Amino acid sequence: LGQQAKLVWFTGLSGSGKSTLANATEQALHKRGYHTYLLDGDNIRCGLNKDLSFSKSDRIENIRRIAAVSQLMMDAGLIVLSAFISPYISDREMIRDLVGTDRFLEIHVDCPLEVCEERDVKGLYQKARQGLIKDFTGIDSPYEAPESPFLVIKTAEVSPEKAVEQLMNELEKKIKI
Ligand code: GGZ
Repeated sequence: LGQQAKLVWFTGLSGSGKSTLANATEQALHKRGYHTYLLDGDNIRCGLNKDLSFSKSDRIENIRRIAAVSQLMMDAGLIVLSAFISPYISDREMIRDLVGTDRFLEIHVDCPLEVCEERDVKGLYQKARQGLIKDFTGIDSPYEAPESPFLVIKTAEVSPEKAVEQLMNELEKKIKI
Protein backbone atom coordinates (compact mmCIF):
# COMPACT_ATOMS: atom_id res chain seq x y z
CA LEU A 1 0.00 0.00 0.00
CA GLY A 2 2.96 2.36 0.43
CA GLN A 3 1.81 3.30 3.88
CA GLN A 4 2.35 2.23 7.47
CA ALA A 5 -0.77 1.42 9.45
CA LYS A 6 -1.25 3.93 12.26
CA LEU A 7 -3.90 4.95 14.70
CA VAL A 8 -4.37 8.72 14.71
CA TRP A 9 -6.28 9.37 17.91
CA PHE A 10 -8.04 12.72 18.38
CA THR A 11 -8.93 13.52 22.00
CA GLY A 12 -10.61 16.65 23.32
CA LEU A 13 -13.78 18.20 24.70
CA SER A 14 -17.18 18.11 23.00
CA GLY A 15 -17.15 20.92 20.41
CA SER A 16 -13.34 21.21 20.39
CA GLY A 17 -13.25 20.32 16.69
CA LYS A 18 -12.14 16.66 16.75
CA SER A 19 -14.51 15.44 14.04
CA THR A 20 -13.94 18.47 11.82
CA LEU A 21 -10.19 18.03 12.04
CA ALA A 22 -10.33 14.25 11.58
CA ASN A 23 -12.56 14.62 8.50
CA ALA A 24 -10.35 17.29 6.93
CA THR A 25 -7.24 15.21 7.64
CA GLU A 26 -8.87 12.18 6.03
CA GLN A 27 -9.61 14.24 2.89
CA ALA A 28 -5.99 15.40 2.75
CA LEU A 29 -4.74 11.82 3.17
CA HIS A 30 -7.03 10.60 0.37
CA LYS A 31 -5.72 13.28 -1.97
CA ARG A 32 -2.24 11.89 -1.43
CA GLY A 33 -3.39 8.33 -2.08
CA TYR A 34 -3.49 6.94 1.45
CA HIS A 35 -6.07 4.39 2.56
CA THR A 36 -7.95 5.38 5.69
CA TYR A 37 -10.97 4.77 7.89
CA LEU A 38 -12.55 7.31 10.19
CA LEU A 39 -14.28 6.35 13.41
CA ASP A 40 -16.34 8.90 15.35
CA GLY A 41 -19.49 9.21 17.39
CA ASP A 42 -21.63 9.24 14.25
CA ASN A 43 -20.66 5.75 13.11
CA ILE A 44 -19.85 4.16 16.48
CA ARG A 45 -22.20 5.48 19.15
CA CYS A 46 -25.17 5.01 16.77
CA GLY A 47 -24.25 1.41 15.92
CA LEU A 48 -21.74 -0.84 17.65
CA ASN A 49 -21.88 1.16 20.90
CA LYS A 50 -25.51 2.28 20.98
CA ASP A 51 -25.99 0.32 24.21
CA LEU A 52 -23.50 2.57 26.04
CA SER A 53 -24.18 5.69 28.10
CA PHE A 54 -21.80 8.39 29.32
CA SER A 55 -21.18 6.91 32.78
CA LYS A 56 -17.53 6.37 33.61
CA SER A 57 -17.72 2.60 33.09
CA ASP A 58 -19.57 2.94 29.77
CA ARG A 59 -17.08 5.50 28.48
CA ILE A 60 -14.29 3.04 29.35
CA GLU A 61 -16.13 0.28 27.48
CA ASN A 62 -16.76 2.66 24.55
CA ILE A 63 -13.04 3.33 24.19
CA ARG A 64 -12.10 -0.33 24.72
CA ARG A 65 -14.31 -1.43 21.80
CA ILE A 66 -13.14 1.42 19.58
CA ALA A 67 -9.52 0.49 20.29
CA ALA A 68 -10.25 -3.12 19.35
CA VAL A 69 -11.98 -2.11 16.10
CA SER A 70 -9.15 0.32 15.30
CA GLN A 71 -6.69 -2.52 15.84
CA LEU A 72 -8.54 -4.75 13.35
CA MET A 73 -8.55 -1.99 10.76
CA MET A 74 -4.84 -1.43 11.23
CA ASP A 75 -4.33 -5.16 10.69
CA ALA A 76 -5.94 -4.53 7.29
CA GLY A 77 -3.23 -1.91 6.64
CA LEU A 78 -5.35 1.19 7.09
CA ILE A 79 -4.54 4.52 8.65
CA VAL A 80 -7.30 4.80 11.24
CA LEU A 81 -8.51 8.19 12.42
CA SER A 82 -10.51 8.00 15.66
CA ALA A 83 -12.23 11.07 17.13
CA PHE A 84 -13.66 10.58 20.62
CA ILE A 85 -13.57 12.65 23.78
CA SER A 86 -11.74 9.74 25.46
CA PRO A 87 -11.44 11.76 28.69
CA TYR A 88 -9.30 9.36 30.74
CA ILE A 89 -5.51 9.14 30.54
CA SER A 90 -5.64 5.50 31.67
CA ASP A 91 -7.85 4.54 28.70
CA ARG A 92 -5.57 6.25 26.22
CA GLU A 93 -2.63 4.42 27.83
CA MET A 94 -4.58 1.19 27.34
CA ILE A 95 -4.91 1.96 23.61
CA ARG A 96 -1.21 2.78 23.37
CA ASP A 97 -0.34 -0.55 25.01
CA LEU A 98 -2.78 -2.47 22.80
CA VAL A 99 -1.66 -1.12 19.43
CA GLY A 100 1.98 -0.37 20.30
CA THR A 101 3.59 2.97 21.12
CA ASP A 102 5.02 3.43 17.61
CA ARG A 103 1.61 3.02 15.97
CA PHE A 104 -0.35 5.32 18.29
CA LEU A 105 -0.38 9.00 17.35
CA GLU A 106 -2.25 10.97 20.00
CA ILE A 107 -3.54 14.38 18.92
CA HIS A 108 -4.81 16.71 21.62
CA VAL A 109 -7.53 18.88 20.08
CA ASP A 110 -7.07 21.60 22.64
CA CYS A 111 -9.78 24.21 23.02
CA PRO A 112 -10.76 26.05 26.21
CA LEU A 113 -14.03 24.91 27.76
CA GLU A 114 -15.32 28.51 27.54
CA VAL A 115 -14.86 28.48 23.76
CA CYS A 116 -16.51 25.06 23.32
CA GLU A 117 -19.37 26.24 25.47
CA GLU A 118 -19.64 29.48 23.52
CA ARG A 119 -19.79 27.52 20.23
CA ASP A 120 -22.31 25.02 21.66
CA VAL A 121 -23.09 23.72 18.15
CA LYS A 122 -25.60 21.14 19.40
CA GLY A 123 -26.88 23.03 22.43
CA LEU A 124 -25.59 20.26 24.71
CA TYR A 125 -23.59 22.55 27.04
CA GLN A 126 -26.68 24.63 27.72
CA LYS A 127 -28.62 21.46 28.51
CA ALA A 128 -25.82 20.27 30.77
CA ARG A 129 -25.80 23.63 32.61
CA GLN A 130 -29.55 23.35 33.06
CA GLY A 131 -29.10 19.85 34.49
CA LEU A 132 -31.00 18.26 31.60
CA ILE A 133 -27.95 16.19 30.66
CA LYS A 134 -25.89 14.57 33.41
CA ASP A 135 -22.24 13.50 33.36
CA PHE A 136 -21.34 16.01 30.67
CA THR A 137 -17.59 16.28 30.00
CA GLY A 138 -16.17 19.55 31.32
CA ILE A 139 -19.30 20.33 33.33
CA ASP A 140 -19.89 17.47 35.75
CA SER A 141 -17.59 14.83 34.30
CA PRO A 142 -13.78 15.10 34.04
CA TYR A 143 -11.46 15.59 31.08
CA GLU A 144 -7.83 14.58 31.57
CA ALA A 145 -5.61 16.29 28.98
CA PRO A 146 -2.71 14.31 27.49
CA GLU A 147 0.65 14.92 29.13
CA SER A 148 2.87 14.31 26.11
CA PRO A 149 0.79 13.91 22.96
CA PHE A 150 2.24 13.50 19.45
CA LEU A 151 0.66 16.86 18.57
CA VAL A 152 -1.40 19.60 20.17
CA ILE A 153 -3.77 21.56 17.93
CA LYS A 154 -5.21 24.70 19.48
CA THR A 155 -8.42 25.09 17.52
CA ALA A 156 -9.31 28.43 19.11
CA GLU A 157 -6.08 29.91 17.74
CA VAL A 158 -5.36 28.09 14.47
CA SER A 159 -7.63 27.82 11.40
CA PRO A 160 -8.73 24.33 10.31
CA GLU A 161 -6.67 24.75 7.11
CA LYS A 162 -3.49 25.55 9.06
CA ALA A 163 -4.20 22.76 11.52
CA VAL A 164 -4.54 20.17 8.75
CA GLU A 165 -1.36 21.44 7.10
CA GLN A 166 0.56 21.08 10.36
CA LEU A 167 -0.97 17.68 11.02
CA MET A 168 -0.17 16.38 7.52
CA ASN A 169 3.45 17.52 7.81
CA GLU A 170 3.96 15.57 11.02
CA LEU A 171 1.80 12.63 9.93
CA GLU A 172 3.51 11.99 6.61
CA LYS A 173 6.85 11.51 8.39
CA LYS A 174 5.25 8.61 10.25
CA ILE A 175 3.12 6.93 7.59
CA LYS A 176 5.12 7.16 4.37
CA ILE A 177 7.16 4.09 3.46
C1 GGZ B 1 -20.04 14.23 26.67
C2 GGZ B 1 -21.86 13.78 25.30
C3 GGZ B 1 -22.63 13.51 26.42
C4 GGZ B 1 -22.03 13.60 27.70
C5 GGZ B 1 -23.89 13.26 24.68
N1 GGZ B 1 -20.72 13.96 27.78
O1 GGZ B 1 -20.21 17.20 20.57
P1 GGZ B 1 -20.78 15.89 20.28
O2 GGZ B 1 -21.95 15.52 21.25
O3 GGZ B 1 -21.12 15.52 18.90
O4 GGZ B 1 -19.75 14.85 20.84
C6 GGZ B 1 -20.09 14.38 22.13
C7 GGZ B 1 -20.25 12.90 22.03
C8 GGZ B 1 -19.18 12.24 22.89
O5 GGZ B 1 -19.10 10.88 22.65
P2 GGZ B 1 -17.72 10.11 22.79
O6 GGZ B 1 -17.99 8.69 22.42
O7 GGZ B 1 -16.67 10.81 22.04
O8 GGZ B 1 -17.41 10.25 24.37
S1 GGZ B 1 -16.44 9.37 25.26
O9 GGZ B 1 -15.15 9.24 24.55
O10 GGZ B 1 -16.26 10.13 26.53
O11 GGZ B 1 -17.06 8.06 25.52
C9 GGZ B 1 -21.49 14.94 22.45
C10 GGZ B 1 -22.32 13.72 22.80
O12 GGZ B 1 -21.54 12.56 22.47
N2 GGZ B 1 -22.66 13.62 24.21
N3 GGZ B 1 -23.90 13.17 26.02
N4 GGZ B 1 -22.72 13.36 28.81
N5 GGZ B 1 -20.56 14.15 25.41
